[in-house]
Amino acid sequence: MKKTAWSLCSMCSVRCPIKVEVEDNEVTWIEGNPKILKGALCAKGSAGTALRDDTERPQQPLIRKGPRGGGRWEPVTWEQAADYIADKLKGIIEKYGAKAIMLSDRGGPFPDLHKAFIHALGSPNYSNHDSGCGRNVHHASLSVYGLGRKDFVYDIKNSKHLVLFGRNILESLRIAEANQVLDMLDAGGRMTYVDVRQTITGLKATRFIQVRPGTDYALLLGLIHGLIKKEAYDKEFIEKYVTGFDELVKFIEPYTPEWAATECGIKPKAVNDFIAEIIQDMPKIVFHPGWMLARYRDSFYASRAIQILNVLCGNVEVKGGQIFAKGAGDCGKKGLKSLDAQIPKPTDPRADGVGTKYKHFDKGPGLFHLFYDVMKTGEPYPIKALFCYRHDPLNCFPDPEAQKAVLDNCDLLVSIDVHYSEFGWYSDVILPESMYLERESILAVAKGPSPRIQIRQKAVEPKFNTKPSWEIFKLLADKMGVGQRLPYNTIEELWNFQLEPTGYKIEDFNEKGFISLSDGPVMYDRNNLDGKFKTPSGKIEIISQKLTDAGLPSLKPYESPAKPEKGKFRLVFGRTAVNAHGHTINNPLLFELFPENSLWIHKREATKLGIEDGDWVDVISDGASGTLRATVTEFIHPEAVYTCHGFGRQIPAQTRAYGAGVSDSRLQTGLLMDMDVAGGGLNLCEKFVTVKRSSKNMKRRVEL
Ligand SMILES: Nc1nc2c(c(=O)[nH]1)N[C@H]1C(S)=C(S)[C@@H](COP(=O)(O)OP(=O)(O)OC[C@H]3O[C@@H](n4cnc5c(=O)[nH]c(N)nc54)[C@H](O)[C@@H]3O)O[C@H]1N2
Ligand SMILES: Nc1nc2c(c(=O)[nH]1)N[C@H]1C(S)=C(S)[C@@H](COP(=O)(O)OP(=O)(O)OC[C@H]3O[C@@H](n4cnc5c(=O)[nH]c(N)nc54)[C@H](O)[C@@H]3O)O[C@H]1N2
Ligand code: SF4
Ligand SMILES: [Mo]
Repeated sequence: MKKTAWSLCSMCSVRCPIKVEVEDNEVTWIEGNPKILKGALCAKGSAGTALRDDTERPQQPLIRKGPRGGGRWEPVTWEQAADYIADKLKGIIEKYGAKAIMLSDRGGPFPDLHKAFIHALGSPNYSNHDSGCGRNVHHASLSVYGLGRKDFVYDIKNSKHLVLFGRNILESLRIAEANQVLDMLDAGGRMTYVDVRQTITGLKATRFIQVRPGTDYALLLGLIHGLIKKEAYDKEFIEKYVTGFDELVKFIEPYTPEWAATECGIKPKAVNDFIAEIIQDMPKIVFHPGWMLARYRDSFYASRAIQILNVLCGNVEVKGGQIFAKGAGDCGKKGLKSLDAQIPKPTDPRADGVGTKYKHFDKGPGLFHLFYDVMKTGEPYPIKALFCYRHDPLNCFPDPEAQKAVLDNCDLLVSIDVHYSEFGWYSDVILPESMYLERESILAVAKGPSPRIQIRQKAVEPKFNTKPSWEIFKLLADKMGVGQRLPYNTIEELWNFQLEPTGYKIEDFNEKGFISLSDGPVMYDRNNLDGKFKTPSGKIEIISQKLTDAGLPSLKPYESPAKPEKGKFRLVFGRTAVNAHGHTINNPLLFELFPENSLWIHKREATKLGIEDGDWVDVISDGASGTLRATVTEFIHPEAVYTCHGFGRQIPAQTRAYGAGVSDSRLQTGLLMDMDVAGGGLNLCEKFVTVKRSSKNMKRRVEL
C-alpha cells in the first residue's frame, strides 16, 4: 500500500519539514516539503533510510550488566526498564528529594514535553547542550535587545550583504538558509566570510578574510570605529531606540581600522574597503550573530559587537535585515496549549545557580556543565540521576574522561536516544527511541515572519522494539505516579490537547504538512517598536543593566589572544556538510562519504615538522592524544590546526565509526569548566596542542 507522510527530518537538529513516500511500510522517497523547501534535502536527510535499516542501533531497552562503559547489556522489556528506573528514582527522591533528578534535552521545537516530565517529577533541573553551542550568542542577544538569538530571523534572501564570522553557512547548513544565501548571491548580493581557514562558504564569498585565530573582536571593533568616525549609522533609529551610544563613541576611540588590521594580520585596505561596502549596503545588511561563533575568551563580547553593528546599520525589522520572529499571537491567533504550563513550577532553586548565583543568564535550560561541579561537590544539593534525551554530553562537552569521573557520583544515568551515544554506552539504561520516520512527535510552532504549526506524522512502523518519546515519557510518568500530568494515552489525544485553543483540527495538516498562521509575512511598524525590546529599560542597551549589576563590563577592552608557544598550535574545529556532530558518523551511507577526520595544518609549519600531506600525525594535548592523517594546506592560519568534530567514537557496537579518526573533545582536556563568565559558553577554542609526524608512518613503510 502506498501513502504519503508529512514529517520533520531528524538527521541534524535543524529539523527540516519533509515529505515521505511509503510503500508497504518501506520508505521509497524523502524530499523537503515542496511548499517550504521546494523538495530540497541534504545528504544527511537523504541518508535517513540508511538509519532506518541500520542494525547497529539499540533495538530494545537495555540495562547495563557489569561496570559502566563495559559494553555488556541485558535486553529487557519496556516494562522492566521503566520499573528499574522508577525504583531507582523513588530511592533517590526519598533520600535527596526530587530536585536530585536532572534532565538534559536538545533545544528546538519539542522541549515542552520534556520540561513537563521533569517538572512533573518535582525537579527544576532542566538543561540542554547549549553551553557547548550557542549560549554566548544567545546571552549577547539578550543583553542587547532583551531577546534571545531565536527571537530574530535573518532576511538573507533580500539583503545586499551577508557578513559571517566563522559561520560556515554552506557546510554547517540549514537547507532553507543555504538556499537563501545562494538566491541572494544570484541576485548580485555580497557575502563577506571571516574564518581562520578556507571553507565552501569562503569560496562562494565575495570577500574572504583570514584572521589570526581569536581576533574577530578586534575586526568588529575596527568596523564599529569606521562607521562611527564616518558618522555612517542610522541616527534616527539610534535616537529613538538605543541607550548607551555616547559610551560606545568614547570606548571605540582607540580601535581604528588600521589597528584592527594589524591585530588580525590582514591589510588595512581590506578593512577600509569592507567598511565602504557596509556603508553602501546598510540597512539591507545582515551581520549574522553566528551560531556558536568561534569560542574564545572574548566571543561573548565579539557577539555583542556583531549585534551593535546590526543596530548601527538600523537593520531591525527591515526587509533584507533582521526581523522579529513572529508567533501565533502576532497573527491574531491562539498558540498551542502547553503541557508544561499546566504543571506547578518546582520551587527549589536550580542546582546550577542560574537565576540565583548567575542572575544575568537566561534561566531556561541553565548551563549543563555547571551541573558537573554540583555532582562533584553535592553543593548546593546533590544531583543523583541524569536523563539525557537527544543529547550526548560526552561528545558535546570537553574531556569525556573527566566527565565520566564525575558522572560516577550519580546513582542513575539514562539515555533516551536513537543511537548508541557515548553517554548511552556509559549509562545504566538505554531507552531506544524510534527513529524519526518511525514516530510521531508533539506539534510545534515554527516562529518566523510567516509562522506555522508543524507536524511529524509516522511514516513507517518501527523496525525494532523502540518507542516514540511521547510514549516513553508517559510510561515513566505513570510508573512515578504522575501520569496525570501528561494527560493523553494516544498521540491523537496529545495533538488534540495541544490544538484545543487554536480551533484547528489534526486533519488540517493533511494537505501540506503544516498550518500557516498568517497569509504572508507579518512585519511590525518600524516607527513604533516601543515595547518590543525586553531589556530592563525597554530600549536596545549598549550598556546592559544586567551585566552592570553582575559586575561585568558591557564594552570590554580588547585583549590580544595568546599566541601558541613554539611547536604548538591552537586546535580549532568545525563540521562538514555530510555529518551532524557525532551521531551520523556510523551511518552506512554517510560513512562512505566521509569515513574519518584529518588534521589541517599549514604547509609551512608542516614542512618544518617533516609532515607531508596524508602522513599520520600524532596530536598531543596534556593528558590526551590521537593519531590521524594530515591535510597539508595553505588555506589555514599557521597558528591553528583544524579538525572535523564528532569522530574518534568509542562504541564497539558501531563497527564502522569505532575508533575512526580522532575526537576533538578528547583533546580538549582542562576545558570542561572553562566558561565565559559573561556569556556562559565554554571556551572550546582555547586549547593548544603539539603535532608531530607519527611513528605509525614508519611501520607502514617497513610493512610495505
Ligand atoms: N569539541 C567540540 N565540541 C562541541 C562542538 C564541536 O564542534 N566541537 N559542537 C558543539 C555544538 S554546536 C553542539 S550543538 C553540541 C551538540 O551536542 P549534542 O547535542 O550532544 O550532539 P548531537 O550529536 O547532535 O546529538 C546528541 C544525541 O542525539 C541523538 N539523536 C539523534 N537523533 C535523535 C532522535 O531523533 N531522538 C533521540 N532521542 N535522540 C536522537 C544522537 O544519537 C546523539 O547521541 O556539541 C557542542 N560541542
Ligand atoms: N552539516 C552540519 N550542519 C550543521 C551541524 C552539523 O553538525 N553538521 N550542526 C548545526 C549546529 S548545532 C550548529 S551550532 C551550527 C554551527 O555552525 P557554525 O557556527 O558555522 O559552526 P562550525 O562548522 O563549527 O564552524 C566554525 C568555524 O569557525 C572557524 N573558526 C575557528 N576559529 C575562528 C576564529 O578565530 N575566527 C573565525 N572567524 N572563525 C574561526 C572554524 O575554522 C570553522 O570553520 O551548524 C548546524 N548545522
Ligand atoms: S539540514 Fe539536512 S539533515 Fe538537517 S534537518 Fe535539514 S535535511 Fe535533515
Ligand atoms: Mo550547535
